[in-house]
Amino acid sequence: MTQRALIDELAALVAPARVLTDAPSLETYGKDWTRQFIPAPLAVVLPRTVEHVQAIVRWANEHRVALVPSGGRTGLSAAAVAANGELVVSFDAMNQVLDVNLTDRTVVCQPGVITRQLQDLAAEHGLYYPVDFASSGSSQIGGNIGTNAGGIKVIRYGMTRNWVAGLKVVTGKGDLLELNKDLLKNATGYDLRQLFIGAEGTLGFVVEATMRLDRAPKNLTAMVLGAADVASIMPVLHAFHGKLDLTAFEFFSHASMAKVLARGDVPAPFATPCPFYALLEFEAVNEALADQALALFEHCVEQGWVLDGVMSQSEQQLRNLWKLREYISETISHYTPYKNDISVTVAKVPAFLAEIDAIVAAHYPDFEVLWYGHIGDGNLHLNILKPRHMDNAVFFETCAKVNTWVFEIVQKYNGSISAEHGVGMTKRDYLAYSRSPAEIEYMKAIKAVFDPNGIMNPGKIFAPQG
Ligand code: 2HG
Ligand code: ZN
Repeated sequence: MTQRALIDELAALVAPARVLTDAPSLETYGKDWTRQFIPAPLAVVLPRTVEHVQAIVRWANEHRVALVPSGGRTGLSAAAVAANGELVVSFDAMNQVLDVNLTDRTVVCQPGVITRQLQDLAAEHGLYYPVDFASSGSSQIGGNIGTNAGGIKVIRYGMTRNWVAGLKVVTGKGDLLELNKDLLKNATGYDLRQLFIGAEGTLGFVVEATMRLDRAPKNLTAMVLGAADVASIMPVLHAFHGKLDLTAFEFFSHASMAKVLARGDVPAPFATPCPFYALLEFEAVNEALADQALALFEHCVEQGWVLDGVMSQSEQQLRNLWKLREYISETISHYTPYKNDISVTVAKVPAFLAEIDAIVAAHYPDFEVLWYGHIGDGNLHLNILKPRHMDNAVFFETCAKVNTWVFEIVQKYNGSISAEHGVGMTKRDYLAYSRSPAEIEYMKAIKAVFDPNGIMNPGKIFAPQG
């Protein structure tokens, strides 16, 4: 069958207007926020219904066409990149909230619902959807589920996985499964819902998700504390964590913050420049809690862990302090960063970070290295910026070499090569640093059950089957 005939057959299943083949659409829908791969999809299809998705998957099985799911395209591991003639299945047109249940505190979402839309809807009902990150204004629920998205509130609320009450998925065989039926309690064997969370669309596509909500936090208050080194941040975490219910505990280096300050639209937290900063947040529900936070701050200064600090006194100040951390990723995207998203258990962070820092400093003496991330979760974002005049290919090749040494340290500490961004294509060759050969064999066997023809996002998580 010719390519044209294939696409015509697909168009007949979903309506011709739902299939795009123009160059700008292929370019836009063929990629995410990673810039290492050149988008080259066969076409883009925008299903409107579950039946459309089933028809697309059956058609793909019949003709052995690879499918790539596409949400808000904010991914950072190339899990939603179509670089090999795949059909992109965009969920932009399945973007409705189908039900809100205030008794169960759940919202039934189509996969294309934007994260912010769910957060705003929760707020309208005096509730809260706690999974939050800088790209929540564009990222979609289906994509969040695909990567088990984390973000800035994980220390208190956990990852996306914790907030999925139920899923409807279309498997790689085209079957529609209703997983967990939104139950809080359900002890009936394997929880297949959990398999689809973080599977990056390699087993099937989420076509509906019931998301849980929480009570809204009260009077969120942030502190930014300056420290001489990362090692000093850990006892600060320990001190605050022991006395307050933290909703966030983030960190960033001065070099990372400097990039944000250079934009000119965010004020510095205080005058003293410090090599590293911690940003912590808690609910200051009453005066006593705010006083306790200040007492803890003083204790940390006395101990020599903290050099200076500030506590937000208004919503505006809270927002401005958060911008120092949340704007980093977007701001540095213009410098072509090489990204790492690594994690270890929290207690191991100081030794882990020191070892990696030594390797990085030894091997990238001329590159600017930025550290930031969710240190309270043991998740560090290590970003290496490309020198302006260096060729992209040379830069990525150099980084890939050093990466192997970084991942050897990750392995030594029983850590993860991808804490929250997923494996996609950028980390697939390193999977064995975090997963044992036996585990990977089981993972591949699971994929074969749900996707026997290997058409669901092939080449993501694992190298393409030979
Ligand atoms: C963040 O925490 C995001 O800001 C992006 O996960 C991390 O830019 C990065 O490496
Ligand atoms: Zn992050």
